[in-house]
Amino acid sequence: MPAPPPELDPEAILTGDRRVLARAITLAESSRSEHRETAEALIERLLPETGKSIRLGISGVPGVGKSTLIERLGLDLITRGRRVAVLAVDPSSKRGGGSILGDKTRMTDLARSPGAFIRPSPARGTLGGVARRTREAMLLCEAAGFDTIIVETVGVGQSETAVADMVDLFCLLLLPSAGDELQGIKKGIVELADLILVNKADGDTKPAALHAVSDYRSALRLIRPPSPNWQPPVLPVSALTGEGLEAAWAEIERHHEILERTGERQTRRSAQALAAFRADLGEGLMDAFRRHAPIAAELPQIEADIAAGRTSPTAAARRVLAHFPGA
Ligand SMILES: Nc1nc2c(ncn2[C@@H]2O[C@H](COP(=O)(O)OP(=O)(O)O)[C@@H](O)[C@H]2O)c(=O)[nH]1
Ligand SMILES: [Mg+2]
Repeated sequence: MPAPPPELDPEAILTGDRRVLARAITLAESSRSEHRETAEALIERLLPETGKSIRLGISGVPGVGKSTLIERLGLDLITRGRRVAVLAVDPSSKRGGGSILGDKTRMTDLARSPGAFIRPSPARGTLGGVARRTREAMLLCEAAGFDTIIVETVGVGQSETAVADMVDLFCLLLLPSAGDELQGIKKGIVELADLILVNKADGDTKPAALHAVSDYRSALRLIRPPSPNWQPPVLPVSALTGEGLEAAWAEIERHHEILERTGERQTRRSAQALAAFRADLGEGLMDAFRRHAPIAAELPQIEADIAAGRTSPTAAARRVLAHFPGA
C-alpha cells in the first residue's frame, strides 16, 4: 500500500485541518485508482480514530426541508460545542444537471461556521460507488474530530437504503400531508426510519402537520420496528422556526444511548462494515471480470444472444464463469 504523500499527513487530519481533510476526501472520490489507494491507506491508518460520532441519516422528498433542518440543527449543535460534518448522497448529481438535493445543500450559514464541514455528493459514479465514497468521507471526518455526521439524501431512489446502511439513526422527514402516496415516498422507506419528523409544523400548515403526526404514529404501530430496543418516535418540527428541533435532538441522543448500552450500535456498525466489504468485493470482482480479455471480447455477442433469446441467461452465465478457476 502506498504511503500517504506528505501533504496528506494523518496528523494534520487528526488535528482537524479541514484543507487536508477536503483533499483526502477528493482523493477518495477520484476516478484514478492510485488516488483512491492513497486515500485508502490513509483511512486504514486513521481507522482507530474513527467511529466516535453520532451518525445520522436524513432523507425525504425534494422540498420537504432537509437542508433547512440540517442547517438549523447543525448551528444549534455547534453552539452546544458539537462539531458537525454534513455529507450528501444525491443520485441525480452524476447526470451533471440539476441536483435533487437543491441549492440549499450549500447551507451557507452553516458552511461559514468553523465547527462545521459541508461536503456535497461525489459528482460521478454508481450509487454503490457514491455510497462507498460517502462512507470513506464519514470515516475521514470522524478522524478529524467531527462528532456528529449528518448524511442528507433524497427519498425518491435507492439512495435512502444506502444511507440507512451507513448510519446509526435514519431519520425520515415528511411533509404535513397524510399518506405515503401523497408524499411521493417509496414503499418501504417508512419501515427503515428510526425517527420520523413531520416538518413545516408552523403557520397554516401546523394543523395538517399535527394530523400527519398522529396518522404516522398509528401507522407505525402496525410495522415491526427496525430495532427490538427502539420504537421509532414521530414528532412535529419546524425547520423554519426551530420549534421541535430540541425535542428531536433529545430523541436522537436517547437512541444513541440505548444503542450504546444494548451493544446494538456496535452490532449494527459491524454488520454495515461487513456489508460494505462484500459490496466492494462484488463490484471489484465484476470489474475484474469485465476487464478479463477473453470475456471482454465475447461479452457483447453473448449479451446480444441473450437479449435475442438465442441463449439462456443461466447457461450463458455458467459458460462465462467457466473462464475462472473455482467459479
Ligand atoms: N413553512 C416552512 N417552510 C419550510 C420549512 N422547512 C423548509 N421550508 C421551505 O421549504 C423549501 C424547501 O426547503 P429545503 O430545505 O431546500 O428542502 P430540501 O429539498 O428537502 O432540502 C424552502 O423554500 C424552505 O424555506 C418549515 O419548517 N416550515
Ligand atoms: Mg436540500
